[in-house]
Amino acid sequence: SIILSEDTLLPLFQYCFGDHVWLESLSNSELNVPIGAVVKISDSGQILVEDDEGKEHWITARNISAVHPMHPTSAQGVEDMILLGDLNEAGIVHNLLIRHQEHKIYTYTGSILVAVNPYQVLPLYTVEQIQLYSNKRIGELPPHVFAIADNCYFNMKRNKRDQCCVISGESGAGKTESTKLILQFLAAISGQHSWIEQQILEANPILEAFGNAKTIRNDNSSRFGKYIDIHFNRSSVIEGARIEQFLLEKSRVCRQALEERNYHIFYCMLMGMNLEQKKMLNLGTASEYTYLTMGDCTSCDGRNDAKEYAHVRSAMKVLMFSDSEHWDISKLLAAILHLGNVEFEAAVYDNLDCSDVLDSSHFSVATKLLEVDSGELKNSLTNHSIIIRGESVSMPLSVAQAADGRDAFVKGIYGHLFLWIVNKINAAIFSPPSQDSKSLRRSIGLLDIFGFENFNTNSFEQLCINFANEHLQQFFVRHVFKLEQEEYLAEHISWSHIDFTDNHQALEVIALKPMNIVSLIDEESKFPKGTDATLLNKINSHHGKSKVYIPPRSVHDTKFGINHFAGIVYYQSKGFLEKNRDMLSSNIMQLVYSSKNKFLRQIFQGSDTTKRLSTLGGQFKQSLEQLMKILGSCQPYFIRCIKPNDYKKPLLFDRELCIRQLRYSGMMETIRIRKAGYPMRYSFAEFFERYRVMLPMSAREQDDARRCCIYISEVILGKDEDWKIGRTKIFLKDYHDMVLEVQRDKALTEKAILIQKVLRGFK
Ligand code: AOV
Ligand code: MG
Repeated sequence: SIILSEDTLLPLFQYCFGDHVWLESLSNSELNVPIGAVVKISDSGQILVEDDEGKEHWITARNISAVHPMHPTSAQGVEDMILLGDLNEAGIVHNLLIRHQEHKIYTYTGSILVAVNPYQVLPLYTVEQIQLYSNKRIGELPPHVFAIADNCYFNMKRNKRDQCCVISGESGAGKTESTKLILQFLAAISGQHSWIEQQILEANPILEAFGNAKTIRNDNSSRFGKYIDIHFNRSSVIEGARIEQFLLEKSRVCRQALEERNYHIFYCMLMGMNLEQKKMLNLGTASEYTYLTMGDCTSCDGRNDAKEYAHVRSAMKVLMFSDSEHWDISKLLAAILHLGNVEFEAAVYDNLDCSDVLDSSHFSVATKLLEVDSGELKNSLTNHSIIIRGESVSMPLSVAQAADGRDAFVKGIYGHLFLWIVNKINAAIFSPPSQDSKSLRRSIGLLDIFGFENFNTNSFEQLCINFANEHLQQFFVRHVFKLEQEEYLAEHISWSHIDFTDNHQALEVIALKPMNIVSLIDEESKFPKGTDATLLNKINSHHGKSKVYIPPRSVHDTKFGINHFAGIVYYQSKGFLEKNRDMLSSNIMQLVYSSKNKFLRQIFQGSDTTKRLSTLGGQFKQSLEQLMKILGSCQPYFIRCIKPNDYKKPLLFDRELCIRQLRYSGMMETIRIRKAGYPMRYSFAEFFERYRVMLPMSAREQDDARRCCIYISEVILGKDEDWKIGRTKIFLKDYHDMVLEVQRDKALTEKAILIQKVLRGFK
């Protein structure tokens, strides 16, 4: 045994069996924060502790200084992290961890909900749970995504204001699942169990079949962003909805990374369609198609493609897709698969590298399904027209170029098909408000958008996605931080200044400043001589000195970096212009217009890319700005989804992974600022109107709203409680709101009983 002197023994005895402590970690990773631990043995001067990850450590006189006592709130865990005594990263991640182990996946931070993906089906979403959570105040029941949905609905009615939920988190964190749960809750509590709610709910399986795919991060990864706006009539009953989509990843139709799949619909169709129909489309099994086998993976554990297909079919019926429309869609999907198997062979003609289409059944079936002339299809796949001095000149394409052109055609078909499907769904679920009900209509919007991305190679798509995330981060930061500070200032409420990270600079460089990156890409795309290299030069010369821009390392380097709120991302500028132009060659467009397939012509209608003014980046920027405007006019809620591990496994909590996500989601700053401030606020008039029932009878006719607010708060909340009277508003902590609502319910019930008594007395 170790001999210890008296003064080294003393501090050791501070901890007993079962005590909770913090253990400073010795590694020097930047994600290194103290870990929680429990004392297992403490005798004869030695202590054994077991940390949150199950590792055991002997604590001796030498390392005792790395042990600190844990606040009881952290030891037990709290439902709202604002209440944590150890309000730091260690406290937060430990709180999420111990709750996760108990299947408590939801935790509040004030009104922000943190949701940790359980990767298993929990009994949290039953009809009983929906009933339980409906018409409750936040905090009355354990944290839940239903509580946020209910609060949204309640505040929409109470404040007569549109609401929105911004759901964020990285790929696989649970954004889409959360969105579906909110939708399900709202449909259950605010609908009349009618057709329209069913239609809104059934839109999802269709969108997921065509817009989701298996990736290495998520078996059901959304490859597009969406904003669902649910509309309520004057009685707060659902009367319709509208879905806006953002930037579908078209490249997936032709190419998939290892262990990834193409869009679900292809596999579903091949597994679920009956033999007769498959025969009509000359379809076989997934393994026969190049476009379905690039990732070397045609099935996905846990998914039943045949069953999904049946579901999509029935959902399409609910959303008024006719049988012939369904068949038209199937024909195009089949044409895509056959086109993917078309091969080219090299030829030399006039000393030029040319290509020929290899005759195959795939080529002839594709011709038949697209209803185009086979000579013209061959011609437009192997040649490219350019305009020289006002005259169209045909240039032959090499084998590689022909394959690229074919892929571009396929991406065009799929992209337009997807847009057509979204429009078709909207036609079924959207009902324009009548003139006189326009001002009475309210909405709740749900934003489920692609999370921040940083791959080994990042291209134009990642720039767009990360640009969207910068906008959302800015919206969050603005909401939580800036508006708070400004309001306290305006209301003359004393409030200590808190520093926070703002991402405004990154947003300026990407899209706000004159000559921002998006506008430079656009300008260069429209400039006939523009190339990816001239683009990079321009970006360098305009932003070379900016703190958020990282120029290429040398003149040969084609990558540039942007310091995003969530970290530095390097973008490969090669291919930027072509992706941004998003144009099909005029030969292909001619082919489409000459097709006898009405549906093919229809989906391409109004999208003559040669005449289109706006580029992909330009359109994306515009739709984002519009979205930000809509979000800005709503009362926002935030759901931060966290992915606990990279293996899609239940009950596995990777601390470092979670710390990283908490950091860049801005949770740390949020917690500080919200705890320091007053998240709930009402104008005196609003407050008085709502809570006057709690005044004694004699005082109810009072008309000095401010005085009444003070009176009510002093009586109900207590004089010494931490609430503040500003110039025009009263400021409260989150939990005050709940106390007031509970008391108000009570007062209303008492009043009702009193009225009944009086009435009975009269009888
Ligand atoms: P994402 O939308 O955030 O990713 P999802 O919502 O698709 O992520 O969730 C990924 C998977 O996690 C789901 O398919 C479920 O298996 C599981 N999951 C998520 N939330 C829950 C829950 N509450 N209960 C049970 N399982 C859940 V991406 O779309 O990839 O960014 O582009
Ligand atoms: Mg998703």
